[in-house]
Amino acid sequence: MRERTFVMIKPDGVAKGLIDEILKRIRGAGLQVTSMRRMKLDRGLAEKLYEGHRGKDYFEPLVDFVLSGDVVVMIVEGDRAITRMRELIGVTDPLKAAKGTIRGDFGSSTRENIIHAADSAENAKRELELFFGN
Ligand code: FUP
Repeated sequence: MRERTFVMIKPDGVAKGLIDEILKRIRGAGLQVTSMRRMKLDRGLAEKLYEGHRGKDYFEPLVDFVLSGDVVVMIVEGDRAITRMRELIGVTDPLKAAKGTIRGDFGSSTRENIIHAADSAENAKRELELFFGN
């Protein structure tokens, strides 16, 4: 089933020079990056992206972190793109993420975990609308 999902390389991924490596892994999995933009989030947009986490003790530091530098946002498309991207990035905590996943190979903490990918069809739609207006 062909799907579209939202992916964001976080400030630590950009700062570590991982943009090309991440694009290589996404394309190597047979997925297509059909739109991509390097940008700096503003606080309103960051809070909307993570609105499901509002009220959690990690919410404010998480928002501050994604505002700390440039990010790269993209639309990724392909067969089962939502699930395939979640497999490519690995679980939230890089120490628990498998080797060979992006977070497992490059992440340093649950907060600084390199990359975001939408976790459901509903969130993919919401996040794509937020960042790409479609
Ligand atoms: P994920 O979908 O894997 O990005 O993970 P979650 O939706 O559970 O969390 C979203 C982001 O919140 C994570 F990328 C990092 C941050 N977070 C923390 O900083 N601390 C936590 O305890 C849980 C999540």
